[in-house]
Amino acid sequence: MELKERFWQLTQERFGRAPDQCDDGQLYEGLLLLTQQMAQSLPAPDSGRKLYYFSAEFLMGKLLSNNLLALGLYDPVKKILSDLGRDLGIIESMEPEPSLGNGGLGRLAACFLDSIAALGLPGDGVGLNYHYGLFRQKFVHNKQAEEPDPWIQPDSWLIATGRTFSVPFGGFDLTAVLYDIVVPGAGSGCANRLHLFDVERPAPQPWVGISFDKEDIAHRLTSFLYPDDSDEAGRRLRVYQQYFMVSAGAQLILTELEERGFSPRQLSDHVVIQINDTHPSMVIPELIRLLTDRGLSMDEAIDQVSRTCAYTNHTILAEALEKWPLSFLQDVAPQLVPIIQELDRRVREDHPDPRVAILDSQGLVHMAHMDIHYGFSVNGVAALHTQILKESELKPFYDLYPQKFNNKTNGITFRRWLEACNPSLAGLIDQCIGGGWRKDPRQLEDLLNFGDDPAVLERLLAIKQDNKNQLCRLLWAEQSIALDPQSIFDIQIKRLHEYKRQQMNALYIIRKYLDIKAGRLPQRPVSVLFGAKAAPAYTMAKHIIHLILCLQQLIERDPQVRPWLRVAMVENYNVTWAERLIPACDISEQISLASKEASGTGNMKFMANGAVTLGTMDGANVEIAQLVGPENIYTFGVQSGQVIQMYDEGSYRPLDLYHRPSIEELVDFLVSPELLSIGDPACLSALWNDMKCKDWFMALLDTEDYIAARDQCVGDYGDRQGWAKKMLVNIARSGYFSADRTIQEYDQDIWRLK
Ligand code: C3B
Repeated sequence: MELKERFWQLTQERFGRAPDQCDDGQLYEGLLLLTQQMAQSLPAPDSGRKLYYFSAEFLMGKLLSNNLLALGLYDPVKKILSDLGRDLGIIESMEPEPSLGNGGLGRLAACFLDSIAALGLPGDGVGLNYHYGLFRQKFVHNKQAEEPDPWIQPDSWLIATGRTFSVPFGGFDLTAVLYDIVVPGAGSGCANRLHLFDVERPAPQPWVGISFDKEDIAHRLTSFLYPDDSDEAGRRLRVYQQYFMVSAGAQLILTELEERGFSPRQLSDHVVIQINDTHPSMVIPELIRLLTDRGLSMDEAIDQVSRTCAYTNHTILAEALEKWPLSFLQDVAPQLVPIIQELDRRVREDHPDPRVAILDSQGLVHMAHMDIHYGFSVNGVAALHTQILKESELKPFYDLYPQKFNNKTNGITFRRWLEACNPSLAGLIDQCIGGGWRKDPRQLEDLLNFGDDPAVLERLLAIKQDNKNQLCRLLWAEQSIALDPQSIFDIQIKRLHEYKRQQMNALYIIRKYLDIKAGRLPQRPVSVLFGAKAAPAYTMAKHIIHLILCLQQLIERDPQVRPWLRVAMVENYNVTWAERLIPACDISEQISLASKEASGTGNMKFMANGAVTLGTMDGANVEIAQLVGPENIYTFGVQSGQVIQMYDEGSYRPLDLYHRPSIEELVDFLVSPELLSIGDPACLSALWNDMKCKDWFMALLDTEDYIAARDQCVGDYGDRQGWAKKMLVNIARSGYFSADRTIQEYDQDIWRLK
């Protein structure tokens, strides 16, 4: 049946009317069902070995456009709607964004699912169906407040599969109910699935904020992603979540293995499990348990699992490398405790070095250590990050298992992050080099032939301007923020964390504010945009949000400063906001303390959309710098080696830096009468004190260098032709960061799926 006929039939059956009589919500629902039916009818990729990508997060973003594009229906559907006088953009805005992730790790998982399906590889995601997501961010009195973020509607992308598994917790069992989201592959003609497990009777939304009874495991286990872990009940709940996910996931794997006609002894021939950070690490002992239940000896089970599991490390921050008290596991999943003790015993027998033990003297289980000993691959997510893992963070392990370590520099799907979010730029690229880049983003390099073509450079600038105008309209409509579209758009969007140093960006804003007040006007007007959520229990991060919002208000009220400098923080930053902000960006802020940002992926998205990076030599920024050359990126700051050395020696002294007049003035502004009259003195002085005396992520170390680099960048922006060339080179060189490339490398070096 023809697409149009099918759509007419569908809305007739569902709403008793033809599409031209439907409201936007009904059209959205109709398109969702149509897309879902078509995606579901696609076969799974031909299976050799099958990948299961285990992750606590999948930050999928809205799915309608993405799925229409993947199915080749985007243009036809757009046409059908416009013939009816309707706009796909408006229909799309009816879709709630699935709230199943937090930051880069979750978005990476989503980009990977997209690429795995597009490449026609057999690979499913495994995660949890959080009903209220991470949280919805509200700004109240210039502070972050958190609310539940319900995203599941009666019609959603979730498909009830009818499959259930029983998860045995200490003292009770819980049924895990499986929902699937279909992941159609762009141009591959097949589809994979994202498997999301849920409890049988999820509790309704908590009435007040995001607090709820953390002991009510049976009904609340899947309420929130990363429930507040500032108390013990919260930490224990996270362990419940993790075990629920991996036990149900491992049972699903063994069931599917059997359905494919293989025995558990053949697990590693037919299955590979990628463990995304340490949240799913318990899949190792759980699979060993399930295999021994099915008749394998302990030696056989360990051997199978060790040849099935591979681990990705996404951070060197100690706080994010999970260590759970064995006593928690004793409560949550007592059946795993003897297995983990046995795994630890075997490690100690072979390697007496206590640094590589799984269980430490305080009774903590080091999840990453279990992954490294009992997995066959360990990868970092950018060249520098992998080098740091080998040479310092995980050196004792690298010395034991050099063959297990490998790098997989992250990537992004250009389908969402260029084709879909920036159609005008995509169109210009097509005109210049044809459409081949859509399948193979490396072909973007052909754009380099247009570096001296004034018409193309003009068009690049005009498209950027148009995207900025659109963003301005959206900011005004959604948040009553009015920006000057002619100003430079300087954007920092990412989780709020001290190591990412949004506070250093704030110090630059203070520098400019003070300059303008003193009559020293900047070279041109700048708008500084932020988007960031802080973890609810991360006090210092919340103080930084408070500082940014206070600066926003201070400047907003000041007619002398406002024409030259604006600050805007978008509320509830999410994937949809990123899709609007990134195409409109001139300067991409990637200013983490060198060594601390494992890779970054926002940096890649900005680059592909023609923003110029202002960044430290950290994570994938290093690779960006190599690709574009020094004239097309602004780098500054102390190098990672030196930072690591300073941590080792404990030699960093922020107070000495603070006493430099150029810095003291900026830091002291946090507790100036101007700011204290707007903000909360307790928060601002806590932040002030921390910056001077602790500054754990060395913001003051790079501040002077940062201000100079940023001023240089703002100055260079004035040479519009020169700037357009930088944009062009950035777009042209971004193809390396295609997630398709990353996934091909995972497949060649780790998974070997076909
Ligand atoms: C992030 C890192 O902070 C980023 O540098 C990296 O690009 C992405 O992962 C993807 O690899 N990360 C995260 O979002 N959450 C964690 N718990 C650890 C790392």
